[in-house]
Amino acid sequence: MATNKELRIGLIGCGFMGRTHSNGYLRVKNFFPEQQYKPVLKAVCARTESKARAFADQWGYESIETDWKKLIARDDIDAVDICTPNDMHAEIAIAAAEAGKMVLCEKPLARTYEESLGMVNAIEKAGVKNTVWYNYRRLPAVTLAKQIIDSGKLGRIFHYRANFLQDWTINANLPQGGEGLWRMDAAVAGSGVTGDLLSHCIDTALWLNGSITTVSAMTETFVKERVHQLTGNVQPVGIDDACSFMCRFKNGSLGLFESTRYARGHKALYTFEINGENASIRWDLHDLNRLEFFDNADQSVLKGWRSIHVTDGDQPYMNRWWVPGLGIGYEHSFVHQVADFMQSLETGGSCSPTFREALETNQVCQAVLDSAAEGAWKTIH
Ligand code: 4PW
Repeated sequence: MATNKELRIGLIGCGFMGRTHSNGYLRVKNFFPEQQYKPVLKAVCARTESKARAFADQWGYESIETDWKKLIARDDIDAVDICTPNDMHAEIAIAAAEAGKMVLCEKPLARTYEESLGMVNAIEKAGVKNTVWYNYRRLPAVTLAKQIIDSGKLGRIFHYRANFLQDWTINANLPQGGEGLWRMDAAVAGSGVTGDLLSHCIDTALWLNGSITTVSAMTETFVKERVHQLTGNVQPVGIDDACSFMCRFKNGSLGLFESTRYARGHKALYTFEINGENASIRWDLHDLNRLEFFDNADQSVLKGWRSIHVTDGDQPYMNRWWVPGLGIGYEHSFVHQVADFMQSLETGGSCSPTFREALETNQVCQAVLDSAAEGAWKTIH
């Protein structure tokens, strides 16, 4: 029976991701009413009072903080949700874990593998519940892909191919760093497309196709210098604007990954395709409720790519929403992650990816960046 045990959330950072998570907390109880836990938006923290106040008013947070340490120290906060730029993830997560709080952290875990490892150790030492917001796993079509693969329908896997293409940094006059542009600043973000975009592709790939053993990568920074928004100086650009890598998976399949912010015409084109001995699957974020499936067992005259519109109540998460034929959106992946996190509190299980699981993504990202820097293959496992 549904109860209303409170899960009191303290959100740190109120940018784009702060909004997606807050929307998840607000919606979850409407669509997962049987759950025992109910998120309570207790406090939001931003660097300035006006920003925190405006966000709290807009999303319904009960109170504000401007010092994240104070938020963590509060007795009325159960879970700390980290939506800050990447350079703050480790310090906040470690402090929150040491204070006995549950931690939900935006991806990637941190800027480097070393930093991420420190977070995993702190979380595991404290024994607190945790999850990392690799949200695309929880789009119904992507979860369906996982179910199809796990059922063995694809047979032996030969190829895994993924792209994440954008075009928003082509303009050479775009500054780096500061408000809204921290993803362009290597000191804050850790890396460019590798940590920001390929991390999503890698997380999904590890989930669907298992561990990656070796990688060979190349990166490029097309615009070498940009004005830094905070200093006003023209400074070298430290991030990778584009990154491509090939890899081998533990299951013997070959992987090909490409990400760039210089693919004119593409805004957030995340796609993957998996080719197995008996069947293939492909998916495209721009048509996120659709999964394409080719089954070689089909009668020869009917053989072809099936276009599965993932909106039926039998398909993952879809019995929560409308009626068959009506799609859902990007924001619902966050509602699903909140629901799965709440469920893990009830069952005592974990909400994937945990910090430990997400560490593997950082390990692959690190190997990719090292490989590109050294011009050599890198072994992970
Ligand atoms: O995490 C990613 C962001 O940093 C998102 O999934 C898409 O790419 C949209 O914005 C960026």
